[in-house]
Amino acid sequence: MAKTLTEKILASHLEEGTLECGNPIGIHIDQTLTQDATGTMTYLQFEAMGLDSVQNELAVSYVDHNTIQVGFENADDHHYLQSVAAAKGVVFSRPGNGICHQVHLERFGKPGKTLLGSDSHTPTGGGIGMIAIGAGGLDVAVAMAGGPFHLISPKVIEIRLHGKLRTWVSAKDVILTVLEHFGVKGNVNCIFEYTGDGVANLEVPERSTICNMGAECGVTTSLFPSDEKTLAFLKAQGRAEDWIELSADEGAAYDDLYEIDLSTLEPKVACPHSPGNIATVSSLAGKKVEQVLIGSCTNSSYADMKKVADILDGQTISEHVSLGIAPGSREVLLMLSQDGSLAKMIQSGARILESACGFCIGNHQSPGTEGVSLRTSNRNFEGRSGTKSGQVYLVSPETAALAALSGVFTDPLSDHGVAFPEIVHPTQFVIDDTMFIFPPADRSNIEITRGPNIGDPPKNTKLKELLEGYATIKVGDKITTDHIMPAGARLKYRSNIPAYSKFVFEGVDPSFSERCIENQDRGKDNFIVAGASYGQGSSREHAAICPMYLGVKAVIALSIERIHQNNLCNFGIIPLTFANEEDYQKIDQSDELLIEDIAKQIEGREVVLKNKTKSLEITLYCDITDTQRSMLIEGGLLNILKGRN
Ligand code: MIC
Ligand code: SF4
Repeated sequence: MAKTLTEKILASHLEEGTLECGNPIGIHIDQTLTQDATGTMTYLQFEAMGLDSVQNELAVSYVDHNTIQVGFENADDHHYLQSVAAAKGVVFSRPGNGICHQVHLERFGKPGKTLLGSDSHTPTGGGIGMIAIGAGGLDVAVAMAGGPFHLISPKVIEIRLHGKLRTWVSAKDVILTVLEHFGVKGNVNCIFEYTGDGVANLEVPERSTICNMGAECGVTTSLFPSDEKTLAFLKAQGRAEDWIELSADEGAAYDDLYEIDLSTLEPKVACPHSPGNIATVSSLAGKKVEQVLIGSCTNSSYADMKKVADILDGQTISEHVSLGIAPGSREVLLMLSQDGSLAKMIQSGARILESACGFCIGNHQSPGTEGVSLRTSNRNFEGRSGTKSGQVYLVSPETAALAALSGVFTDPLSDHGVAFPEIVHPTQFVIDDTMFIFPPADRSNIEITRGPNIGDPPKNTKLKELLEGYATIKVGDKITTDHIMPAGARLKYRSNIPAYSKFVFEGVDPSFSERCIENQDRGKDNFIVAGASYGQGSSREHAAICPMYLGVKAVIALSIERIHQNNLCNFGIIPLTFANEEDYQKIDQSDELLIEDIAKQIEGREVVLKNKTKSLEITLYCDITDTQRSMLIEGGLLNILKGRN
């Protein structure tokens, strides 16, 4: 039978279950990646499993998120990560080497392989023909230990591309168009597979931009075939031997189809405060801009940066705009410095930023009060920039560079007088792997460095018979992991759960953690009540670990996003959804809630919740796999793994 490319790669990695849409399956993971903000917990958990060495084909540890180093915490984390990588057989990518997804694509990504990363934008690797999935750190630790990754066999949606993009319209506009169509919720357990004649007109970095932001739709991953363009990219990276040709069979059956004629697309923008809030750039033309930031794992390839340099060439940025540029990797930065592009950027007035996540995660460059900030990154959730009233718009590098010059939203297709830059996809990248530290062959005497910022993974107890406590918080729709566990200034507490837990829901309800602790002290449990698409965005398992630490036993929502649901189960928090949507109205914050015989109830799908305050019963669903059920009963995956060793 004719197969989709997704089916082919999944079938060759299948370890558990059958490949039927909706079935739980386990797949073998070839490669793993971690970044520092999720990495410390990942390696602490890997250490807790008691293995001497990673068991998968390739494990890489990147340092790209926490590179600001205000105080000792970030540096302590880096030292721990470097030493644990050497001790356990992991390749270490030093700070300054670049953003994990960009660097992984350049130096390690291989068509046909599986990649699991402790970061939600791991699907960037789909641009090179790999099944690349974002997950919580504990799932990645299990994959490093050689265990399978569990997921739901996905629905495969074909996105058929026709034709060619016009000048000034780019890959970012393609994915913003996809986001406009699919939205940011309701796409759980789907894979976007790109096909059609238009694919051949997109280079690997463009394909990766598209796959990167598929994460914002909530899909498991996105995937392009591996073809002549993939070979050209790998050759230019000096890795032609890593290439294999891969595509779907003629006549393969997909679960759904969305067609895009690339030649008709126009420049788009995601408006505040959601990547799914799409408008055309032309509809905002003339709107004043105070800040432009170009970079992040979405748009920081050499071709993107070179385009920007050529648009800026010989001109000076608007006097009321601050322009920051963060090339995605040291490779890209080196090339820009060698071909004169960096000089063009500096001459125009750009502030050159470190090759790291930086502004994208609110680590620096927060806009002013109500400041309009145009960014080439992938998320514009409220407050993520570090300024709650900041107005962040997501655009292509072309749209960003033009706005930096004019000081206002400028439609790239309008008559703005800037010549269209020549697009260059190099046939030879500058390859310099000296900032990777490869693990030594003899690892017997390596000491792991642990500064005071490195804690232990927190423990949980087995599931109790009775859950009894309060709806400690009630929130609305589309609560992101940035709402639950703020990054930015709080990032440095990632390795210290008691300290980080004080900031759970900080921007939504700053006294949440105090209330949780008060309830815990009185022997009561905490419940989180939420609307649709709870836990969107990042893969940060801290959005489960810290609530677990605060005694949260269940999340009751209209719907819960995939990675977050896995993280909740991994840490023993029960994910529940309302059987009837209108019941969301039947719980108010502070209501007293009760679930009896919970272990027994989650053996089936239906769970009855008693709202003691309102004297009523509410039916909930617990849609979990058997593996997840055992985790919940044992108080989390770590307890199961420890029990086995
Ligand atoms: C993000 O873009 O939100 C992050 C920061 O990269 C996260 C990971 C994290 O929170 O450490 C992600 O996307 O998974
Ligand atoms: Fe880093 Fe931003 Fe990409 Fe997350 S989305 S990996 S913070 S650049």
